[in-house]
Amino acid sequence: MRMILGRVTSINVRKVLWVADELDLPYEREDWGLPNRDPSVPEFLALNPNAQVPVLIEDDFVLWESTAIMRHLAGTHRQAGLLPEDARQRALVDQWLGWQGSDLSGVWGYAVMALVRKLPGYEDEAQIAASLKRWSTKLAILDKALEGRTYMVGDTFTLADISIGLASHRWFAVDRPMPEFANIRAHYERMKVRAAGAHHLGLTTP
Ligand SMILES: N[C@@H](CCC(=O)N[C@@H](CS)C(=O)NCC(=O)O)C(=O)O
Repeated sequence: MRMILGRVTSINVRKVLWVADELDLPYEREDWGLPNRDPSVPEFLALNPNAQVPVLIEDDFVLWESTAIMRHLAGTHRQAGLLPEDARQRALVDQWLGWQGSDLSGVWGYAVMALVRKLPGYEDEAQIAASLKRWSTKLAILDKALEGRTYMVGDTFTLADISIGLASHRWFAVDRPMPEFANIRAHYERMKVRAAGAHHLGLTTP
């Protein structure tokens, strides 16, 4: 039995769902996370004391932290090549997974709440501008790294493309004139033509 706990509007949940779909793994999903279902109840805290999604349950094995779950699924189903065999290539995949999960998601917070999720309480234009500036500074690094490349690492699709593709989806969901990053745009379009990519980069899940 494989269960993935988390709402599909969470980027970190979608990282895991996309990996499972690329690998054609059967799973059930339970819709945890605010505002759908509060993860701070004892039943959920027993699985993840951080009260956060995603959580993976495989029989009696419980795992939280999206990157660990991605690596676990890809590492136990290596035939798809989502986690390269070569140690250096694998380290580069980890580099981008770590960078996306910490550096990149550390700067977009206010802008995403204001412009993508359009939540009340996020109307301060100065904070929106500051967040967009920090975000685009990071994306300039990504755009340069993608110059002349089809995928993030090596010549094949890996976990790094999933994490970066979902992050780019947020940038392109911002509804105002933004700096153009041609290499990121081209990579994002390539992600959207994959069956699983098209599913997880849809309009209903920014
Ligand atoms: N480092 C964690 C972060 C997880 C995280 O921030 N999850 C958010 C959703 S993206 C969450 O659970 N928020 C509370 C909620 O949805 O109720 C991971 O990568 O799994």
